[in-house]
Amino acid sequence: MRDRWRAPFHLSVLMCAGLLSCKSDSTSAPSPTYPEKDHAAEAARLLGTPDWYRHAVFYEIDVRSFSDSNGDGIGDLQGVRSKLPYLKDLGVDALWLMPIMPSPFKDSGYDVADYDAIAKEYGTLADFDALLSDAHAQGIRVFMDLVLNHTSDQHAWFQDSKTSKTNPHADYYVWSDTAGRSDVGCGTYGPQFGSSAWTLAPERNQYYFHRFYPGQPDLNYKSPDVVAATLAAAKFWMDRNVDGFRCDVIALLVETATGCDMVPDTVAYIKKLRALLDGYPNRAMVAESTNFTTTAAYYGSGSDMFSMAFDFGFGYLWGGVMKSTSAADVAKPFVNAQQYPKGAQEALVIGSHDVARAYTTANHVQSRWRRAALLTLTMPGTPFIYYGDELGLRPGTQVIVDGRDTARTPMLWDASPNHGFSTVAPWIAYGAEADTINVDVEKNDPTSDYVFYKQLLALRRGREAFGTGTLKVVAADDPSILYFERASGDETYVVVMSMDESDTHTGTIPGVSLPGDAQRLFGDATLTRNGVDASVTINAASYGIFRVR
Ligand SMILES: [Ca+2]
Ligand SMILES: [Ca+2]
Repeated sequence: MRDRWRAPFHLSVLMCAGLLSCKSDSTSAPSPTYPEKDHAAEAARLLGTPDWYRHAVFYEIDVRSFSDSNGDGIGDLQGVRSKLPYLKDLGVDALWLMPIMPSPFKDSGYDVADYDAIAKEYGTLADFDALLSDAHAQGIRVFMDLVLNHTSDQHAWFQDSKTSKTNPHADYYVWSDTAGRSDVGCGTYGPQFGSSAWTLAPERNQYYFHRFYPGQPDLNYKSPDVVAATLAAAKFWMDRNVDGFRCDVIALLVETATGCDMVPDTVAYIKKLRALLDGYPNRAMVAESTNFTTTAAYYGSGSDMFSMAFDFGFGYLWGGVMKSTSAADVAKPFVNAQQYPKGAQEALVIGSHDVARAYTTANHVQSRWRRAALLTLTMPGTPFIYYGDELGLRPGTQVIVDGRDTARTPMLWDASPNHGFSTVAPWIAYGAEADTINVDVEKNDPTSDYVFYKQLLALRRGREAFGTGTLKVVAADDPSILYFERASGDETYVVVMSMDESDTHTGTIPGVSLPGDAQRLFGDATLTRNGVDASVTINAASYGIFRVR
């Protein structure tokens, strides 16, 4: 399912992006060539303001699976550091590192045993400082994963808390004499975490509450000591100069009798965390949302809670949406987000450590994951690329903790026996097709996913319209044609996409009054002005990005 026939059109991007002159298409009216700004200078300008995160492309890294620097089969911080040139070259502006704090790794590090240190498998605080310093020197920012809802049962706080009802950390966790409490109106978060959210600690002869695995006791945010201690942990990393946090299941901090999702005490805590970040220049934070239909609750007034929240309405459900032929269904989550508080910035994904690889979600249909990726890179919102999705990384089959492990296999750098990831067997087996789906092969294949991503990142870079521009979605007379405009300052872009994977479509977009003729920058669709209307022709499952002003 590799779209080799499309290669010439992808290559035209680099030409039309200003590197070479852009010849008009022989099959349509002469194409204009709009004057290009200095995109490198524009990118530097846009990424240098407090709004930098609205223009950045993020990249999520499972440190354990990215690059192993010392030959123990486990990825580490020096490994990530060694790959900064790759990330810079790809066009990445910021990293989100999955948890790197000490942990028994019963849940990929989302079970923190010490908030103020680095897991020994990953390196030292000095290694972290070196990574951060090198990343900053290359203009790449770094977010850490902040896991505040729970700790590991190996954390010193829990080790103390479980011993008695009177120790200094006795109320750091949510305890009960029975396996339930009337003021805790929720159970485990999902079926993989078990049937009961309460586990007996024999030493204390009480049950503790855990929304996830039994090794992940929930912290008690009704305790002022817990609030102070976790804010101090955030400050520890802020003071080390990290650029912000991805906050794990932040909605679930406080439990009440009637609900456990973004209750008022949780909102109050998030505002404290934001106030802490606002004490440092140009920081930001992104929420892992637990709501698939709206993320409005995460933004508060637009400036007092999260800078960004993951939109899983598209991010987790796109496999079904992209399978339909309805452009309106595809546009819906992006259109809905326009109603959020001013300042709200959606974080857009097609993959993460919590879901299947994009390859799987798309039912192996390459044009489907590519179109989904293209939407995350052109719709309003900040794209977060999950490591390896720029290769179309295939899933693994080995499961160590749970099924999510199939999307946490090592990054594939080349076709050598350990794929440039390590010199020994990896901690978890490589994914499928590793000899052909890897960086080395795809860099040299103009039809590869890697080249697709790299060209789109180059196209987006330094074009303000894709970061903070307005969105206008217009219904075509053909329901399978998606049409939207992004506009900012003196530039307007049009993105068109076909949701039909079988046939070529030609449709009319009524009343759009395009300000100028279309210069195609990407894809193979055509866009023509017809008075106040426009007409679009798109091959099956294809797309086009145009400049019209
Ligand atoms: Ca290692
Ligand atoms: Ca909780």
